[in-house]
Amino acid sequence: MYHKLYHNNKWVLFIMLTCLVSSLPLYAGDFSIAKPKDIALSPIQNSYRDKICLNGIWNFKKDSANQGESQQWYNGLNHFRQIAVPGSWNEQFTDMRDYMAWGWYETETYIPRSWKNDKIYIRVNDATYAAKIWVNGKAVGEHEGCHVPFAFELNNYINWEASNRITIKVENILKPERVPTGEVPGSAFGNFPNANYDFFPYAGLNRSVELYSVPSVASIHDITVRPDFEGTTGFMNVEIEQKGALSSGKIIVEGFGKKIEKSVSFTEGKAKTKVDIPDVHLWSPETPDLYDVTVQLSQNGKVVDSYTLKTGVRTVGVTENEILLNGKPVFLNGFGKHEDFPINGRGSAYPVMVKDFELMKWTGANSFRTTHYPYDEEYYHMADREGIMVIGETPAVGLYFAGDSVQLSKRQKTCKQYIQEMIYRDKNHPSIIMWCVANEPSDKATLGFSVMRKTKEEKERMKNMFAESFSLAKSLDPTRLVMYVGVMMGPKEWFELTDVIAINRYYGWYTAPGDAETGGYVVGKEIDKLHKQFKKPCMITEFGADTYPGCHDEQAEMFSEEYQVEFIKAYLDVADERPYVTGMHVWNFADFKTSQAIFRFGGFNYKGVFTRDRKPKMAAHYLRERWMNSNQNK
Ligand code: GCB
Repeated sequence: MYHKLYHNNKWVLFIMLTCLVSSLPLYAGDFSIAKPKDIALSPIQNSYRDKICLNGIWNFKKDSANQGESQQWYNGLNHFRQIAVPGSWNEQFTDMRDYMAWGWYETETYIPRSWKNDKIYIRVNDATYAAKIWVNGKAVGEHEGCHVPFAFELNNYINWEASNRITIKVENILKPERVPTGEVPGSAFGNFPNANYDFFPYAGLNRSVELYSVPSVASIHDITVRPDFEGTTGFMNVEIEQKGALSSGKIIVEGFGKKIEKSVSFTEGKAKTKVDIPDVHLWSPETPDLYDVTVQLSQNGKVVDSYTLKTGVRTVGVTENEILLNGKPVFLNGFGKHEDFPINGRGSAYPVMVKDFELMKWTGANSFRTTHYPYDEEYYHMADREGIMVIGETPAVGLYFAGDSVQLSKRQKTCKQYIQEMIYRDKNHPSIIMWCVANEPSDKATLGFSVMRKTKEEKERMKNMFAESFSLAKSLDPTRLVMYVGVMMGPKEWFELTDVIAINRYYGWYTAPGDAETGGYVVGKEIDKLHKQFKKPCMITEFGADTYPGCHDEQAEMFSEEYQVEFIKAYLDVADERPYVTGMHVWNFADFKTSQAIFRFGGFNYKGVFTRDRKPKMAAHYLRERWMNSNQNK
């Protein structure tokens, strides 16, 4: 009887089972890929949204043989050790400094009962380099790429009224097809770990991990505010995307005694409008004035979601000789930096961030570049409030154009993903005036110093690939300048694509060592030629000399504090004499950790004007004197 029944109904059973399985959440091995757009709005708390920060001590287990998935470690780690999140694993453990393979993180959390009717997401703000997430043993999603967040919806994976196990497998294997690249052939000097960039490849959950809730009936998914002004009237061109299907919403712009409200209607989830702001307060380094922009979604006259961000009204432009902020020339004094500090590694360290802003302002700097990756979001909030101009850079450092076509197209895809992730996340910060799509792209391993030796066709192909990055950045954000940073002896033809000529130069250090005067002379000649050829404003985005703190000599000598001052002076003098030089960023703000190499004593780059623990070298005092004076003379 049973037998017969089974056979008669086997197709029905089969169909029922198929339906059941497809309605279940994905299981181990079945990961969805993170979508860049899902990080457009960072989690906030208000009456419609909530967030929980999962930072703290997590369980951790090294997986050198990559056996965790086959052994189902996502069902619970055993024999684990403890690790701080955020933080890089390389600094926390005595046996893992150079470990670049797989590591498993695990924590437990409850979901508040008040989130029951909401959509629930996890946002990982940086898992370097690649990550997979499981919740309660079920595969959720994966992401590849460092120093940019990713998010996944969790509703199908969570337990209510029981704790939830969150497992994240992170991997940081240096590979030639990745961006930035590692283990590439052709470097003139070896380094270990073999990264094709000059900072330590810190791995792990370097930034916070958050859970957040948004209303499920409909929610604001993205807000883009593009500012402009004419006379005393400011404009905000606002574009909104929602998840859901509501038709009406409102924008409220508030600040400086004014409250401007405007209704918007949505078509296919999108709405846009222009808000006029009379007697506008413009954002600038001198007056970092910010407005609150609130977007509300309503259903039957009732607000169902609301999101407030702070932004400013300012414009950015260029002439042949100048970068313009609000139509007036600005000169960028400042630094290239790193997120780097003892024990934290690349992990977010807010006291260090606050101190860095204090010290930047103490030197008289008005800008920095987020070398060589997008930073923790708090950096940009601080910069908005402090009036510091920022060049936002993707992780495409030492962008490498050699390798087979599979590697090339993988890198190209990653570069585009980074541009999207960076611009989606950071686009509403008035402090960001330029996007940098790559630092020192080259066909040679960066540490080997690059000379492009390619055929005409290969050069053309590389230029086309690069042009795609520029046009993507421009199409996502037509309001800002787009640039890349050129390496010493590197190709010049890509400058045709940029708004600003930006170069890193070390004449007087890597060439003409010990001769800062010649260094200044050579850089002056080169920059004159570049400006004549391209007729664009120029910036020296890096120049500096390794300086061992406390090393002195009555006559300046390499590695002494005196030589660093002499070197920096020579370059700043070059800029002063040339009206088309619009910015000088000293390399580096502070000493930072690198891989081991014969030219990196103790595994450090000592070009900081501050030590790694933020004590000024002579050069920091020199910059303060010079920049503070130039600020007064304005
Ligand atoms: C550069 C790189 C930077 C290095 C620096 C140096 O051009 O952009 O990442 O740290 O040179 O000190 O060699």
